[in-house]
Amino acid sequence: MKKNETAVYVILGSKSDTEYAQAAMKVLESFGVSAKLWIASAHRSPQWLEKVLRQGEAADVSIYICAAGGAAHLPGVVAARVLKPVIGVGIPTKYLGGVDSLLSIVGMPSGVPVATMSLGETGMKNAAYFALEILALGDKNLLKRLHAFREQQALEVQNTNQ
Ligand code: RP5
Repeated sequence: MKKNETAVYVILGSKSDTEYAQAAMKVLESFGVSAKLWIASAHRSPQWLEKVLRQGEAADVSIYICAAGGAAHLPGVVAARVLKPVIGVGIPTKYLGGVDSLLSIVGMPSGVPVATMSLGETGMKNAAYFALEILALGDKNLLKRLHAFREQQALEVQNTNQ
């Protein structure tokens, strides 16, 4: 990865999803991976979403993390449009608890995959870790840091027994 290059775009379906986005942004930032946060709804602002994706192509963004709630078509629409890995995260919803978001994201037709994480904060964190693992395929330094993170995580679990 080149220094200062934006490797990841995090796209949210609404401003109301912002609280969850921070979970992913923090993880990426802690590994020194630069990410840009956008709000672009697949339903309410399709033309704006298209502009964001064109900017992503121009910037050669490697991975898209897309989060939306309810009829959460944003990750699928982005996956239909770009040939880069798209990671989808469902935002919890008021009436159906986010099962609606999850099912909207996971049910992609064959040939247009979205790597679907869990809901909310956990989903956003794992989206970021998954993005790091993909980036680490071509970045030995990042891979080392991920190893160190996993070791630290294992130690923390072990230490809760003492
Ligand atoms: C989705 O609808 C958004 O991703 C959000 O989770 C949900 C509600 O959006 P708002 O009505 O709060 O803008 O498109």
